[in-house]
Amino acid sequence: MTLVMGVLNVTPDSFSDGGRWASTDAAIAHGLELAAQGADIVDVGGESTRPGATRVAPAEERSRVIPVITELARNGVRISVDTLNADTAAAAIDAGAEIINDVSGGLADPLMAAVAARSERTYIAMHWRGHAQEMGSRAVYDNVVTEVHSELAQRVDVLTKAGVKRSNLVIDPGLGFAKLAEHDWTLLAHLSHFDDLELPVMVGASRKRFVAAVLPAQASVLARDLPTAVISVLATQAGAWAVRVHDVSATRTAFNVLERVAAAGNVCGPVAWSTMES
Ligand code: PMM
Repeated sequence: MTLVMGVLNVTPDSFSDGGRWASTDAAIAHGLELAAQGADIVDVGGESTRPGATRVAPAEERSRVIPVITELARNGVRISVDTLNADTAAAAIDAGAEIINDVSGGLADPLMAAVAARSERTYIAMHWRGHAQEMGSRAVYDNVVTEVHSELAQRVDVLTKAGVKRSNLVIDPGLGFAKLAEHDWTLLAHLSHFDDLELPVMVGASRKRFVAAVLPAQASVLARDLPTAVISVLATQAGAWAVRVHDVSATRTAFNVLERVAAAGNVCGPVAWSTMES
């Protein structure tokens, strides 16, 4: 079954959780809560990547995430670190993180590939065309699916040549990053196009702007959690390795439905059903 990655943004300016978890203690408490709700992985980030966000100094980023990672790891929570910075990734690994989640796929920091290679941890390479300030103008594609595919394949090539083991790589189409809403929906509809790379695929749709298209105009950001859970189901049916979500309970509940239906199908398939009818 697809893994559920819970989002823990330790930032004062995250668009979706409004900096609620900005203090270390609150962030730790929320991380433990996400794990208790059924997150397989908690993704800890200290720099917002929302459109238009300003960069955070790596030292400030580390002061936000490292104490949180240390404490969550001490409590047995499986952690990924959401960072563009090689030094932060290395410090997070030392603090107990198991996975590096780099929304730039190694493009933002030339030292990241070496850290990923040396750490021998899972490395998530997301499709990226530039920092938050510039990505809006780069959402230009003739064919978003083939272009994202070829740009990710190129990253995989560079990363493996830098020593990252293919078996440690995960790819992510980067919904909402240098994408218009129509690009995000198209990528979701064509996740199987990435199958030929033979790499696990992660999907991060949670609370993103494109999801608002299925809701009434005035709907709150939190209202996006229901369509996000539906997208989690579609992603798992497309064979996704993991979904990155803010509302872990909703996606976990949706997956529970799938598991019940699958189990009932095994116990009471068409043959048994016809027997019951007679
Ligand atoms: N999206 C955000 C942050 N990190 N990481 C991966 N791998 N994929 C994503 O889609 C992704 C990510 C932005 O969302 P947030 O600001 O709500 O955390």
